[in-house]
Amino acid sequence: MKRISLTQHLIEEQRLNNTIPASLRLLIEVVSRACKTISHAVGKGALGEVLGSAGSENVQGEVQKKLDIICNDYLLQANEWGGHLAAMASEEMETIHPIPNRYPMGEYLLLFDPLDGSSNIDVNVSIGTIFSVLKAPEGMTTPTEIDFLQAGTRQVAAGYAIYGPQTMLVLTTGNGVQAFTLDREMGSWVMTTNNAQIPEETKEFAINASNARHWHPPVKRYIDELLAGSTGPRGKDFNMRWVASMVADVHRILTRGGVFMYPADAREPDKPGKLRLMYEANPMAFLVEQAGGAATDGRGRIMDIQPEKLHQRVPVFLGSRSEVERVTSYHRQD
Ligand code: AHM
Ligand code: MG
Repeated sequence: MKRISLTQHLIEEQRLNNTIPASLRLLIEVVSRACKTISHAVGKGALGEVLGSAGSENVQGEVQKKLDIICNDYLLQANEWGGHLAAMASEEMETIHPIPNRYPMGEYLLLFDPLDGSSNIDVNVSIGTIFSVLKAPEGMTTPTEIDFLQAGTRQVAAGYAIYGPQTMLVLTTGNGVQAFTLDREMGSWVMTTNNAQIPEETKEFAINASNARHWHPPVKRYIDELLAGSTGPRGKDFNMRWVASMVADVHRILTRGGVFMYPADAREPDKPGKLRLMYEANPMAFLVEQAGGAATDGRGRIMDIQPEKLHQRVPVFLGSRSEVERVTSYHRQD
C-alpha cells in the first residue's frame, strides 16, 4: 500500500486546490497531534487513573468526567502558542478562550467537543473528539463570542478523531472526506480512505428508542414505519444501532450508510434536542454532506442555521440522503 500521511495529503491538497494555506495546515496538524495524545490517555484507562467523574459540572449542567477536562486542557495547550488561532470554544467551557496576549493572534477560530460520548468513557466503548474551524471575521481585534456565531456553511475545516479498536481521524476541508488511521508504532496518521461516500439508500437507523414516548408525531410516524419492516409501508426490514457516542454512530454511517437521529422531543420544550449546533452538529453535517449525505434539523439544512448562542442545541437528522429527506418531509407535512 502506498502510504500517504496526513501532512502529505494537506500539502498536496493545497497545491491542487489552494484550500489549505500553511496556517490552516498547522491548525489541522496541531489538532490531530493533540488527538494522538488524547488517544494515548484514553487507551491507558484505569492504569492512567483517568476514569471516573471529575466532580464538576459543565455549562450545560452535565457532570464532567476526568477525561472531559483532561482532553479539553490538551486541546487548549496544544493550540495556544502556534499563532494560527484567535480564540477557541469548547463544550466544556462556558465562554470562549482567547489566545493569551503573549502569543501571536492568528486568523482562525476553533470549536471542539474534546471528548464526545462521555457516558461511554468508563465502559470502554468508542468515544471521540469533534472539531470545527471558522475564519475570524475581517477586522476583528479582540475576539468575542459573537465572532463565533457563524453558520455551518462558513466552516473551512471539520472533523473528528475516533478512539475505538483503531484510532482514526476523519477530515474535510470542503473537498470530500478523507480518513486516516493512526499507525500506533510510527505515531503517524496514514490515509486509509480517500473520498468517503455514504450510500444513498440504507436499511439501518440510529435513535435512542427509550425516548419514544416523548417523540413528536413526525418522528414517531417515521420510526413506526421503519419498525413495521417488510410488512409495513416501506416494504423492507430495517436494522437498528445506537452506540450513544455520536462520533461512533456517524463513523458507522460514513462507512456503510444509515440514518442518525437525535430529535427534539416533549421532555423539555425549551431544549431543541440534546446535541450542540456549533461543535457537534455543524462539523458532522459538513462531513456528511461532503460524503454525499444530508443533515437537517427536521426542517432545513443544519449548516444554514444562523447560530444565536455558542452552546445552542439543535435537533439532528443526518446520514443517507433518501432517509434524511423522508423524515424531513414528514416534519414539513406536520
Ligand atoms: P456528550 O457530548 O456529553 O458526550 O453528549 C453527546 C452524546 C452523543 O455523542 C450521543 O449521540 C448522545 O449524547 C447520546 O445521548 P443519550 O445518552 O441520550 O442516548
Ligand atoms: Mg458531545
